[in-house]
Amino acid sequence: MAGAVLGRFGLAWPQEGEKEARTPITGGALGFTRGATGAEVDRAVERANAAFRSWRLTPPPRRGELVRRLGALLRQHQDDLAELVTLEAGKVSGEAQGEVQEMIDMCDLAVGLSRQLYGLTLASERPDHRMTEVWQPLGVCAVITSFNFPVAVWAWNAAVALVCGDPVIWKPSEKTVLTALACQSLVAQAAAGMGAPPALSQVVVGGPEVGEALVDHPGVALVSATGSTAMGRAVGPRVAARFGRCLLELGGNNAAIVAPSADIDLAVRGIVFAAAGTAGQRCTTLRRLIVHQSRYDEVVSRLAGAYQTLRVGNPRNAGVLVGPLIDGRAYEGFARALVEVEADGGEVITGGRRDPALGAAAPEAFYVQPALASMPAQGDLVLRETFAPLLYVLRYGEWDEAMALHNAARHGLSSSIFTNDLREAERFLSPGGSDCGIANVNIGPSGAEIGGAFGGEKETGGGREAGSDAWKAYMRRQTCTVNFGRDLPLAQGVEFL
Ligand code: UN1
Repeated sequence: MAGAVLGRFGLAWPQEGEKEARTPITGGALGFTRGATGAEVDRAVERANAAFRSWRLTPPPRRGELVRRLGALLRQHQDDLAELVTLEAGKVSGEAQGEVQEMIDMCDLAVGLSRQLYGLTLASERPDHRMTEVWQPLGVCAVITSFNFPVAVWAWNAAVALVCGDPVIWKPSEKTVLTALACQSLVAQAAAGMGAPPALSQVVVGGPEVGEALVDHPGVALVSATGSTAMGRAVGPRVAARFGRCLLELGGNNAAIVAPSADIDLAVRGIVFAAAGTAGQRCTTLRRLIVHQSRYDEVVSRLAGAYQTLRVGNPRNAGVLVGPLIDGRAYEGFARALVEVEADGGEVITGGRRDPALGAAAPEAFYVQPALASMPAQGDLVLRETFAPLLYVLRYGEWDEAMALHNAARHGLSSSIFTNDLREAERFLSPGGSDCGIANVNIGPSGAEIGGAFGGEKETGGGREAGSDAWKAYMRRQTCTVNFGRDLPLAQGVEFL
């Protein structure tokens, strides 16, 4: 099946000597992929640096042309690529389409950006001097992505990096290699169509050793890595030790507050999408719900009802809203957390079981009923990110209590509040409110648009990707001063010679 879809990207697959790729839909093999060797990583970095030398001199709007072509190819192949995302990541078809749409949107944004990349003019203290700040291409970017957004996160990075003048080497998750190869085929076509260097975009496949080779490589200027906090904790210091630049997008333990004035119909829809959508496997997934005591029973019973209508199953089938977990390890994390719920004095209100029918049909596939658990307090379990559809519900009385619970997470990615009280909404967005990189009112924490900068604080790693001025991470800032006079006044009024 995967071979036929890859054929539509002009790829012959599988090839000899390749490692097994699996689909979480059945747990079965899709075929094989081969990991890169250390020498191949070196070669990729060398080729990328050679491409950098000409690409950085290419006018940015011309660089934008490459991304414009990529966007056009993505539009053409949206269905095919979405099909691969579903096969490899287990994402339901509608969300897989949305993920490819996110790539297309990102290309559009980057094409516009290619005609901007604007700097500043600063006031010089010296007569006949002009001081500016300009942004120069940075160098080779290594993009390390996770299985859960197997293509969109690459596009956030690649589309921007390419217009900024930087070649990209992509190490996709080992779980989603085929989608990466398909994207690579499209970007290669886009480059060939305009005579751009093919080494501007490369894919290196493999496990942690391939990621480490990129992280430690002096020829890589920026490492943009998406994954767990543990991964970021390892990557950050290693890149810093060689004075490389790092952009980290790590975990999240995102919360939503349901305030007394909340529109409960709207809140329930927002909460269910954010907590159970993508089978709870977004970094922006809603994991903690903090409900005012006056609305607690109502919210919990409405949610329990909504959870029972969620169709879990083959993500290729229409009407299915929750696909499989990525693998057995993800399932173990989910099952372990549910045992801990009871041990911590909580109660599983609904869900939490492995779907017996789907499990029996495919023992290596892991379909679970999204779970809702009420918790008496916010202990270690609730503060840990379990990458699965498990939503903890907590109760609050006073505003300060809600905010304290909210901001007690070690992560700081996304956050939200459901309220119709203007004062509360504004307080949530004020300096004493949410401490996260993303803060929403009357929207769940997931499903951000690409026009804003995406990322978060604390153990989320501090990086920002996608829109706004996130492009600056892919460029080198240069402060330039030009003396167009005949004299040589020194700054700070220093007299010399
Ligand atoms: C991720 O889970 O790594 O905001 C990215 C969202 C998506 C991106 C999630 N646009 O949920």
